[in-house]
Amino acid sequence: MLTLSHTQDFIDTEERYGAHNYHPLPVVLSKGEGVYLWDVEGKQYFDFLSAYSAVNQGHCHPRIINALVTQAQQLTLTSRAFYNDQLGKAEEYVCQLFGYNKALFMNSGAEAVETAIKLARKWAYQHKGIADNRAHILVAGGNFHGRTTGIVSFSDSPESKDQFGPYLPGFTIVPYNDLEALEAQLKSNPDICAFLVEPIQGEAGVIVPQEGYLAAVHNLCKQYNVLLLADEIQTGIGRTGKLLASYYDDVQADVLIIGKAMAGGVLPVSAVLANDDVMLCIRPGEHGSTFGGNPLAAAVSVTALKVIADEELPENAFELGLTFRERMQQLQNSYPRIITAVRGRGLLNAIDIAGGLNFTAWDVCMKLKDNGLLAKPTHGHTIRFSPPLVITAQQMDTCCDIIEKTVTEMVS
Ligand code: IF1
Repeated sequence: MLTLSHTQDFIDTEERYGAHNYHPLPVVLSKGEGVYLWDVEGKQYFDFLSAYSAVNQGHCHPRIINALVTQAQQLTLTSRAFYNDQLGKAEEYVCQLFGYNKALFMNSGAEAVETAIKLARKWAYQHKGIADNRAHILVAGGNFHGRTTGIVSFSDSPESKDQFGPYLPGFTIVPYNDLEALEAQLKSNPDICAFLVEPIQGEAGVIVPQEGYLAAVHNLCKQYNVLLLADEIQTGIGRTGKLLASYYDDVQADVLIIGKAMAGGVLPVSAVLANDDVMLCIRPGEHGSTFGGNPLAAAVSVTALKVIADEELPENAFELGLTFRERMQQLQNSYPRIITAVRGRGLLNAIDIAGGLNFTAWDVCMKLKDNGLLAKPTHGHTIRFSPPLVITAQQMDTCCDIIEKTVTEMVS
């Protein structure tokens, strides 16, 4: 009986029966509340990943869970063949919150990105006068927008892309944070209808562009009559210290793509927002999804977004992000040969661990886990730190102490 909850048993079962498409840290979680997670052995951790920024409101937020349970007892799914009494309210709520005429609800982030691409192509043919099948979309080097065959076609990560061809044509990669390269492309090809970009690149390692980049990008897009498609799936919903990362540049993208935390990590809900000139390019029957816009998702996402505002989570992320980076910079000053960079905005942060040491970023994450904090390495040398935005100043101090202690232990 005692061995039933043993960590290794759960891991072995996944290894035996699950596809091997992930390499998780060896921790098996069974409960979450706010910033905390517990494993099957009963050990408590601070969550510094937040399910890749999907749990900004904290684990099992009581208001969000209440919305889930209440709506689940009424109606969960009708398909879009009929109206339901929750979707309109949710569409109205997100349109007013983000300042657009129309919203289109999907489920995963990748689906929302695909939706934005389809919208941009329709707009190219109906409004920009591009010849059929010629519409072209620019994307950024180092991008991450999801895992569909369409999206991986314009990835430059071999891991995401290799041997998943043949690839979808109609995309060109321009270097991120390079306005000249972007303008050169825009100038060279009149068939370009859109630029798809992350305001801060998450998977690339929390790459923050130069100040004013997105505003300048938007100006170029306007100049060349090209739509700016902002992928705020990871950066949005308070994560970077504002409701949207685009707001740092006062940018209202032509097409806004959100997902992850818009439903508080309870359900997969994504949405694409745009004004009528773009959104109405898609007509009945041309796009959809069985689950997209279901009443359960609609009710949960309205509550999840209200929690963001009511608990002033963007403001908290902004403040505690400053604290976190200050503490990490002090740590870097103490260990300049180990920590080679500290960067981020709000509570989307990363540190780089030097190469050529007798330990790796993975080893640091293993020791962090032992010390009660869960974070995940990426690209071998970067550690991403993105706790739920409900974290308090005191908890943040404790967590910085844990990271400090961990780095000190690694060295000794
Ligand atoms: C995985 C990364 C984060 C995203 C942006 C679209 C999507 C994502 C900017 C697609 C998804 C995920 C997916 C997840 C890991 C995670 C991730 F490391 F891969 F890059 F967050 F940093 N646009 N990001 O970040 O959304 O379809 O997954 O809902 O393991 O693939 P999705």
